Amino acid sequence: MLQALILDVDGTLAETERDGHRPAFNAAFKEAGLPWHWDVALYGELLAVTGGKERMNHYARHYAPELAAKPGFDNLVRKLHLLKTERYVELVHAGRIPLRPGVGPLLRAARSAGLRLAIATTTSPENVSALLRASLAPEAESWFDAIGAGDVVAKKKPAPDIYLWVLERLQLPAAACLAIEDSAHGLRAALAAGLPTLVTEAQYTRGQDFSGALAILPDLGGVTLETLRRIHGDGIDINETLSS
Ligand code: XBP
Ligand code: MG
Repeated sequence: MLQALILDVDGTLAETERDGHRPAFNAAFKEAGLPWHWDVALYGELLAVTGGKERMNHYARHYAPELAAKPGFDNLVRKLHLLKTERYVELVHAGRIPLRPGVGPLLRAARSAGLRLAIATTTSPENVSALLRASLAPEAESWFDAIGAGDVVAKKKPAPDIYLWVLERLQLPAAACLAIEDSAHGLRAALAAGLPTLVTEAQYTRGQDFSGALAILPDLGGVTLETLRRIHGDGIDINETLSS
């Protein structure tokens, strides 16, 4: 029986990457005097690497290997990431990152029905708090029994670690939960943790390999708890996209 929803953040709760994280990275690079600029297409490629610090390291190794090789580069990455997170949180507080269709109503319905809620994300905890407060409700963090975010685990998605961390805090078997993800990396992580998983495709993840997902939806618009219970309970052929 479905007892909990475990939701990813970036691409699932909201379309945060193209117009949120990406401009925040670019603002940090500019303020640090680095001639780096991640356009929409390049950022889509860089999203193959989860974690902002890991993503900057990957980028530098390929596009600025001499800088990446310098002693103290890791400190520079940490400073850049703190700056980027500040800029991202400002964007979120300014109301620039709305929730995706159906997310708010579904979370409220889940609460009213006594379903437990959790977050499992690669992004930094500050980003989660800002998004929940600005886009859902000032007290929304308290809606979640567990918020697994960023460096709370060493290995990021597609490793299952963040989902295992959340399941440990929920004290629930994976089979009693439904994970909601937007990306192949996230789906891999959830499946590796034994979680039945629903995918809602996002701007940067449309058309990725979602083998193993119980269902693939364009978004959560019009999706009811009954729909989620049906998907969780008897699954839906992966090729069948529910009419929302
Ligand atoms: C998406 C990520 C994160 C964000 C950037 O996380 O991979 O790294 O792109 O956030 P998810 P940070 O889809 O698991 O929510 O810079 O804080 O990592
Ligand atoms: Mg995601």
